[in-house]
This record gives sequence, structure tokens and C-alpha cells, in this order.
Amino acid sequence: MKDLNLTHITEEVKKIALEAGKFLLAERQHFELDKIEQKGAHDYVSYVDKNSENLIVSRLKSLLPEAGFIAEEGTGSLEEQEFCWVVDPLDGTSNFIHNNAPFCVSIALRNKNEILVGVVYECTRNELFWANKESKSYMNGKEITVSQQSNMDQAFIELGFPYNAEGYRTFVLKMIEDLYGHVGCLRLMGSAAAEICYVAAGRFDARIEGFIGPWDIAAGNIILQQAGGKMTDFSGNTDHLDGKEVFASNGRIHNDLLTIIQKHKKHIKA
Ligand code: LIP
Repeated sequence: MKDLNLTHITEEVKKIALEAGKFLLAERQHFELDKIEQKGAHDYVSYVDKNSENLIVSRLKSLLPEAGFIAEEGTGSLEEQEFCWVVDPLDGTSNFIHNNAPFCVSIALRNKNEILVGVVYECTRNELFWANKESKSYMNGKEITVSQQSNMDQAFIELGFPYNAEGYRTFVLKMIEDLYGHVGCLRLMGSAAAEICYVAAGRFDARIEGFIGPWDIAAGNIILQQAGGKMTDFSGNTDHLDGKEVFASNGRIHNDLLTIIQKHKKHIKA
């Protein structure tokens, strides 16, 4: 396998994420709701997502020409390249459209076995999260680590509402029934990539969502891992995470929460 200079690649990806974030913020200044298209029920996209992806893809191709792509707005390669970029050019699209926070750029580099580099730039708070497999995790140059929270009664937990309401509704309502009033707080913010970084930074202790995409979680996954956290599916598996089931935590409350997830998992309709 080709040896990569992960430090150099990380620095270049940070610049690309910042450039794409600057584009998003500029477009947000004059974004009009009539520019919205629907990819599916309540699943919105606009020229901003697509133009951000085009910008990011062109920069990444120059950085590592031999790498393939898995990107939310369609850039992809069927061949099984040794390296692959996993890109969400605008995570938190619905927030962006309605001028809410958070929304971010998420870029990861993976090989066939593992994620090597992850960068997430959350635009509204100007927070650049990054890590690679040879580094710790950082936000705006300061090291970040997950929380020490091990008490479910005080845990701060983020939930996600995926577009697939029919398949997910009963599960998430059962989760809310079990958690609401029995944990520190529940929050719903609409950007998986940013919120996984919030767990890595110790602001939240866990995040749970299903039916999202690999581009929503790839960069956040390595940032979380290098900060001491853990990401599994709803059965506790860490391999082949594709976004269908995403459970991120500080590791300390993982098993307690996994028990509750597994109690209600049967309500998920694939
Ligand atoms: C979003 C995710 C979020 C989820 C939304 C949507 P997008 O990604 O980050 O966690 O709840 O349904 O999938 O579509 O804004 O890139």
C-alpha cells in the first residue's frame, strides 16, 4: 500500500474545507428559498450543495489524483481504488436553507480498511475539527477529548431525525420515551457530522441516528476515535459503518445506551 504523508494531506484538506465553508457562508448571505430542489420527501438540496461538492472534488483530485470518491451529491467512482475520499459538501442542508445552525463541510480519506484523515468545518461557529490516524483530535488547534461522563442520569445526548420517517419514527419515539426526563438532556440539531464532533469535544456524551449516509459520519468517526470516543452500529459492531445505524459516544456510557437501543431496534423498518 502506498505510504501517504498524513500530516501534509490533513493540512491540505483543512484548507479545502475552509475554502468550501467560505463559499457556503457567502452563498448563505443571499440564498433564496426558490433555489431548493427535493431529492426525496423532506430531503432538500440546492446548487450550493452541488457547487460546494464540485469545488471540493476538484481540489481533492489535485491533492491525491489516484483516489476515488463517495460524495453525497453524486460524485463517485465504481472502481475499488486503494484510497477514497468520503465527502459531504454541506451537512445540515435543511439548517442552511433556513439560516439555522449548525451546517458544515465534512471530508474524510479512507483506504480499504480504515479511515485515515477526517476534517469537519462547522461554518456558523467557525470551528475546524480534524484528526488523522497518527494524531490526536483538535478543534481550532486545541486538542479535544470526549467527556468523562459515565452517569446516564446526567448524560447529554443528541438524537437525529433522518428523512426516512416511516422507517425510523417508532424507534426514535420509543428512545425519547425511555430517555426524556431520565438523562441530562436531549438535543436535536440536524447535522450528524458536526454533532459527532461535539461528542469528540466533550460537549455531548452520545449521538444516535439511523438512515444517514457514509458521508455524514466518516470524518466525524476518526475525529471521535482519536478523541477517545467510540462509534458502532445499533448492535455494537464497529466494522462496515455505512450510516444506516450510527451510535457515537464517549465510550463510558456506550453499553448502557446500547441496551436501550437494542430494546427498541426491532421497531426500525428497513
Ligand atoms: C443531514 C444529517 C442529519 C440528519 C438529516 C440529514 P444532510 O445530512 O446530517 O443528521 O438528521 O436528515 O441527513 O442531508 O444535511 O447532508
